[in-house]
Amino acid sequence: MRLHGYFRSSTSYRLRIALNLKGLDYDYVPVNLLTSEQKSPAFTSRNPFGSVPLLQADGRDRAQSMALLEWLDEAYPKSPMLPADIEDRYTVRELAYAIATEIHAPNNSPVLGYLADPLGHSKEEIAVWYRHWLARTLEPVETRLAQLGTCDFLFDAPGMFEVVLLPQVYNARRLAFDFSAMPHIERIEAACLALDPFQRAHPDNQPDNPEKDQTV
Ligand SMILES: N[C@@H](CCC(=O)N[C@@H](CS)C(=O)NCC(=O)O)C(=O)O
Repeated sequence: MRLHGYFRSSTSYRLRIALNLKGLDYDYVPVNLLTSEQKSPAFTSRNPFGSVPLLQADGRDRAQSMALLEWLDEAYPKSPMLPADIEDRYTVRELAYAIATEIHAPNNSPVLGYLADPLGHSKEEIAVWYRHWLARTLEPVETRLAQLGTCDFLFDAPGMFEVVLLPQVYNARRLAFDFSAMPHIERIEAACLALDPFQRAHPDNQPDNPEKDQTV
């Protein structure tokens, strides 16, 4: 398998965690979003969405991270990312898709870029926008986690919810989002960050991160 991604891309980060949780080997192919490599004809001929991640697997190029997570879980059922019980699967999807569709979509890089140019918003205004969409959905996610009485993970082991949550929390921290009223999310974050599959997937540990410690 070959994962085409960018170290700081949260959707690429989702895939790195998922592949690691499943114990699947993959080659990582960096795509430089800063030079718009994802819009090059060589890349868009393989992924017409012109975005990362792109997973080359089982003889096919596949795009769109949530579809990829679902496909991975069906194609490689070992270490499932969705629970066996239908109601639990519903809960995982309710929370994971809320983050993917209600936070990531309005805060995606092309949207933020459009706010700056041509709409002319300042960096600080864009950070306010970013934190607004974070709060609007992380607050009900936190409420749901409290209702469910979750501890280290949503269910017994990390799965699709944690795969989608951790990259979003990473981005939120970069934008100085205040998590002080979200103890369940912070507890899940800490539990996941202690695990090897999450550590290896972390943006700090990717070869295309210019600040990566080369001795690691
Ligand atoms: N819905 C897509 C979104 C993918 C996406 O927008 N990825 C970002 C990085 S997180 C990207 O490639 N941005 C550059 C661009 O769209 O030009 C998915 O979940 O895979």
